Amino acid sequence: MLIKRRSSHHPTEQDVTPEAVYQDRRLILKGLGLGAATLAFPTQAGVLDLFSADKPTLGATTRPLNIHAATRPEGVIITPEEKATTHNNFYELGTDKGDPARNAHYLKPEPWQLRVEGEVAKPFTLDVWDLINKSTLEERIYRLRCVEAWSMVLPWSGISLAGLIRRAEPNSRAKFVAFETLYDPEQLPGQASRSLGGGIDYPYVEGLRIDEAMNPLSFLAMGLYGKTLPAQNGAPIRLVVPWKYGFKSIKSIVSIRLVEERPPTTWNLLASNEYGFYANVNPQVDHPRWSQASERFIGEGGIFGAKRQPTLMFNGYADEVASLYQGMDLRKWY
Ligand SMILES: Nc1nc2c(c(=O)[nH]1)N[C@H]1C(S)=C(S)[C@@H](COP(=O)(O)O)O[C@H]1N2
Ligand SMILES: [Mo]
Repeated sequence: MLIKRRSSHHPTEQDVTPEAVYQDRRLILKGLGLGAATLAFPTQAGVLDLFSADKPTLGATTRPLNIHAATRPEGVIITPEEKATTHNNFYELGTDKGDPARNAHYLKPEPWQLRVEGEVAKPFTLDVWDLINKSTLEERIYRLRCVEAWSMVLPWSGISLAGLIRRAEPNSRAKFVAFETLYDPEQLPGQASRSLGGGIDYPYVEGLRIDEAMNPLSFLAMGLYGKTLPAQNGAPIRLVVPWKYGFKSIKSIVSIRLVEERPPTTWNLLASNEYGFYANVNPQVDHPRWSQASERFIGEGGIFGAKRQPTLMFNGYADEVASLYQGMDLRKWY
């Protein structure tokens, strides 16, 4: 699959400093004389040996991926892996930022099946690990902007959402795409406990308009930092929609359904006055309880003392997506 690499896939000006904090794992592997093919089916012990210099990540069991690595522009700060895997929102694993990593062991992402269904000519079930093991995934470095006004820059690996949807051949009634997270309280204990799970009615559901889903930026991630996704980041497969607030990027999905009507979405159901269906990042439209004009970028320092930076319209992806919303009132449809 070929995607024209656009400069704004990459963070720019505001993220630039003299020092990159993320080492390209592929270069490390090359240095060790190991090709990607050797690493396609590593043993658990092999993974641990290979990365024994790494700081252990709480609750994470991951293994290297075969990826087509993105070019990393000089000096771009990518959020350190240790921060991206210990400061999470995944309410099914607890509502404190450290809970998902601590409770990650409950989720068993292997095996995993994802259904693509609904208003399509050819519904299918995808064996996610078969796809992971057989493909060279594409890496994309995207900004993530949480509605809570913190942000990260993350190296995802995966495939375009459009490519997967096309395989199912959507029919003319397919106007929206509905996504659903696994429902299994044994693996996602927050689903069985109002206090742990934040009072959400599970499963977590999300949705996009069909043209948003088919936009080349919309991505299905199966990896992070060149390795399979840790459970706390939505293993084994999650959505990434970088121009929208983070809650749209639904984790651990089991179903992608093409539908005719706009589907219900979790945070909109919980508080429709605070969270819209579109949820496009917009620094000019404040959340009812806080400003969205700026954000704390989580780099080396973590959230406290993190530098504040201005939030960009569509999170910096306006060139790619602004045309999707022509004629819409962006103040209303945040
Ligand atoms: N199923 C599910 N998906 C989810 C969430 C969640 O609680 N449950 N939280 C969302 C929010 S608010 C954000 S900011 C991102 C965080 O992704 P990360 O932890 O990988 O950075 O996941 C999103 N996807
Ligand atoms: Mo978020």
